[in-house]
Amino acid sequence: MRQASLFSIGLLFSLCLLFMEGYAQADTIRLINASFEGVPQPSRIVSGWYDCGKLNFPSESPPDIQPGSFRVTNTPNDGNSFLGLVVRDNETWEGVAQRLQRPLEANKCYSFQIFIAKSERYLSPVGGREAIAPEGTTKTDSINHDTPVTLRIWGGNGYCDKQELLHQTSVITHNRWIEYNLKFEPKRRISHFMLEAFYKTPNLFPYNGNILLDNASEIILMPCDENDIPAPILTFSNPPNNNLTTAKQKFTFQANAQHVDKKDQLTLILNGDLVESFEFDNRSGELLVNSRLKKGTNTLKIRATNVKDKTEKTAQITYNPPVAAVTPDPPTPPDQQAVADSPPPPKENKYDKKEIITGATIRIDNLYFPADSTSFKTESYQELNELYEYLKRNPSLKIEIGGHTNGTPPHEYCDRLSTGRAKAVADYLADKGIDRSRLTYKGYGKRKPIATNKTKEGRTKNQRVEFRIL
Ligand SMILES: [Ca+2]
Ligand SMILES: [Ca+2]
Repeated sequence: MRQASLFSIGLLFSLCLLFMEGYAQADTIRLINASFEGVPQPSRIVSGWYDCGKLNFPSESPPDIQPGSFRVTNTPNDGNSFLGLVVRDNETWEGVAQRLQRPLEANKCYSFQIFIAKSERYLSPVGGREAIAPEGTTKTDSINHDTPVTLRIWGGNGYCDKQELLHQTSVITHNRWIEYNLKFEPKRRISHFMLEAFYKTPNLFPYNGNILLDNASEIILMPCDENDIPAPILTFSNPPNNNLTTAKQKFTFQANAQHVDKKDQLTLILNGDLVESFEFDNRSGELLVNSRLKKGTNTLKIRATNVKDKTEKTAQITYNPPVAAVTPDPPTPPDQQAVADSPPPPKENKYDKKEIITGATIRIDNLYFPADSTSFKTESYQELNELYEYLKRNPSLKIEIGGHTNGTPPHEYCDRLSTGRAKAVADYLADKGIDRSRLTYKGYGKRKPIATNKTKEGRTKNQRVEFRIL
């Protein structure tokens, strides 16, 4: 019965991004074919990009549109293809460039993200154009270009012009895609942009290696000092009471989000439940939400977070289903209605199996954050919801949420990241309805390791969020 009064609808929000002076939308520079889309094939320059190898090493082949060539099998991070670049032991290497639609200005700061990976195999025929055949090998043998390399990003004033090194990554050893958040601070005006595979430096001898690139972002002007970024501002342009009666069950809601430029900076909560699936187009500012509105008044909370602060704003949305489109519910006897309207009792989960002892520490498994981020990955919500249900079933329980990092980065960074992650868990639980007085959080940084930081497994164990029963 209750189900019949709920409608699956798509909410179309138009978030017109009104940026302040200093980083107006006009200061977003879009790369051409930033996702390196094309028909996957070897030695073919991807459209929108210029082959820098052609200039410097004319006898060598162009980069590859992957996957599928030279036994590269990685799944694209975005779309259908990605770029594969190699470095070779004959001291030649690959790179691509393009002219920017607007130049980067000197002494300003820009943010840029790109997904990077490495292929375990990048087999090229020996004696072909990819490598010098070592003695004793034949032309049909293959050489694996599998040694890790770095990505160098250059700025210049012509194709492949390397006037200024904007960034050089560490050596890329990971097979899976990882997003790199980079910041450029050019010392001169830059009209051309170049991505180049390069050897680990310093390095005595050239070697065979590869790097994979996909899903590059726009280049966005940002304040050089992050403290100069104002807190996000949310403004709703629609009247807060939307009477939704359209037969299509869609409506446009207008909001302005200032000082926000990425989807993961926005959190939407509809009637107390996190909206897990929504699309945000930071070019048009449109937010497409697939969620259920209930009949009557709905509460939608939007939270915008940036490096400075977070801002929340709540709207009431009234939904009146169109009468013609709905078969009316048969009248429900009062006792049945009461049953139908109360939610089913929550099932017990793994947290209920732990004994409630003051001071006991329980690890929250299956929480995932992107590197250097305090925003959850979607896979984390099941775990968070289990914890929420557990706290709801045990209303007298008070907890401290503790964030921990591994021991590699400096203290200041570890403290900030671990505090941010612990706070994100507390905020989520509070947003779902757990009373704030029951939740405290603390970032322990790298001060309380539970394993060695000398191995990858140990570092993974140390990187954790736990809660302690108070
Ligand atoms: Ca792609
Ligand atoms: Ca090539």
